[in-house]
Amino acid sequence: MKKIFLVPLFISCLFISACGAARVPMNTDSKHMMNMKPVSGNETLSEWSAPDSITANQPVTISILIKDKHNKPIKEFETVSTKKMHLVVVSKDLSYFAHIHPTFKGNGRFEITTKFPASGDYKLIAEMTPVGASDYSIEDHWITVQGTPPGSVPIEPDPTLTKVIDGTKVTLSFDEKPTAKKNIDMNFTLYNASSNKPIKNLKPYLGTVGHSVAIDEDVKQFMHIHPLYPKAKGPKVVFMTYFPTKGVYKVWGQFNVNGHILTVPFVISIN
Ligand SMILES: [Cu+2]
Repeated sequence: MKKIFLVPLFISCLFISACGAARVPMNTDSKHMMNMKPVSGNETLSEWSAPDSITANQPVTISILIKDKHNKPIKEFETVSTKKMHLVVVSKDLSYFAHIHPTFKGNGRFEITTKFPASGDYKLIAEMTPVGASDYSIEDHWITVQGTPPGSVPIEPDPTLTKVIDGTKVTLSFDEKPTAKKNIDMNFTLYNASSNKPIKNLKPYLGTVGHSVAIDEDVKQFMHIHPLYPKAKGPKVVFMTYFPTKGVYKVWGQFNVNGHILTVPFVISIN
């Protein structure tokens, strides 16, 4: 991995890794310090182990071994957003999304026991930062849950970018028309759905005011986006994003509303 720009306290890089995953800045307080030009590189290798046959709704244990370029298990990982590994699981049609945290077992190995809701293919995307690495690393893996997958409907951009989930009204907006290969601010604004009052007391979720993940309809591009102002409390949570390609993306915002983790999906088109 090439280090392109590193300032103490501000990790200000964006990478496109070998697997096509785009990375966006983390823990960023200062917008003007960004260098958002993607570079290629990836410091890790991975080995995934799962049972040969996986059944829907049955617990399954998955083990992920993270190794360095010389095939040696990586001994230590940084704690980032309160965890050593973040794992996003999505179904191929992006209808299912989970953000979970495997346990570090030592000597490069992480483990998680989880369930898949239905038959079909799932992509598992792991994010971790080896101690001493210049930035975080992404490893991914497809898993097939046996049986006939339920009919999937291709995702379509949402006609309106406001929705109500669990009593919270959430609006997604952009400071300008979202365009590929450009830094843009993506804003989630949260209101109490019954009173329509802005929510100004968001609690931290994994150490910041929110997390966002964006994945394209082909499940090739992955971005885990951290808020520009991690200590904000709402109603607006700003994520600086960089969509690497044109096309349709599903975006999930995750927020802590009074102790309840709200996950809000939107489907958008990037020109
Ligand atoms: Cu996480």
